[in-house]
Amino acid sequence: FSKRMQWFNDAKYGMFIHFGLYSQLGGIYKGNDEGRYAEWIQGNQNIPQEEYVKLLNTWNPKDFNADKIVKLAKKAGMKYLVVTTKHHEGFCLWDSKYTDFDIANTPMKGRDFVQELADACKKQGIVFGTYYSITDWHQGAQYVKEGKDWGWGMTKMHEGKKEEYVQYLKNQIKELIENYDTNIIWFDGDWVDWWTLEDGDDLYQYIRELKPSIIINNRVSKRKIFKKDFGTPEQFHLEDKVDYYWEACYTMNDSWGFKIKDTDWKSPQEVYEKLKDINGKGGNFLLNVGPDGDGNVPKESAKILLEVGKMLAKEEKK
Ligand code: FUL
Repeated sequence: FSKRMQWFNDAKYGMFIHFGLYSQLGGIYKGNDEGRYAEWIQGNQNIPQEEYVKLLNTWNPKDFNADKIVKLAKKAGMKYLVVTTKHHEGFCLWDSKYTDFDIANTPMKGRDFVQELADACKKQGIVFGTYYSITDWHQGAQYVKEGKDWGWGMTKMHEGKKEEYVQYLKNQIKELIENYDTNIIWFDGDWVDWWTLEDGDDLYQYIRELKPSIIINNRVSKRKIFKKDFGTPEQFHLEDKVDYYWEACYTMNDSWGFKIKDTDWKSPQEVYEKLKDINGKGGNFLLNVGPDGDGNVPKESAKILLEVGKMLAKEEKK
């Protein structure tokens, strides 16, 4: 176990990338900017499915440049990267055999951002990882409770449909492993009541057998109970002296997905101190960037990352 975790434990600092259909909205849909997290906009604003899927036609991040993003991570002193291959909205950032709700059905047809990032990481010596949401607002097996806000997060499962969805999920995870050689499966959305500890155990075993060296976060199961392979405190990191590996994830401003109005940037000094504090307590730091609708990392985030990178380089010289 610890041998498999060695690289992760040494890595200490990684880049989280939140990128999906929502990125083109920047947190504003038909003039409405309601909601804290821009990647949650479909849920926050109760956007009907038939409206939301239209975003496929306008999603055109032509500037997305994996090499450039990975280079930025590297310059920032980061050692690994985790990209949202499928967030709660259900859109897949790779050309998946199992759904049409993916990049192949957008103006970016012919490109595959998961592939591009995987390749860029390999080339530049950064470990490549993939985020995948268990909760899925698009797949028909699940439905959304009446009402707004967290109703969307708490999807319900249609009677008799669970097996079909779990198979879909497993097929996709297999794709991510076999076609993109991902090293981390970073699950999310484990909180829905139809996902149980047993489901998590089963999925964990399934993945472990597919690729023995892979590492999986605790949200594969019920995160409050399950701690394998690593815990995932979010926007906090008070996990001092615990007997499991952990990684704290944080946004650089407030939202994970690109949000035009969110200018609440942390200073480079603040980010640096957070990194030191987290690492000092035995954790990893996964810091987020949310590329905009054109696929560009916001200038502010790039600037902060590079500043922190400079501080780290200076420290290494000493
Ligand atoms: C949360 C998600 O709901 C957020 O959108 C974000 O992806 C964060 C890292 O995890 O649970």
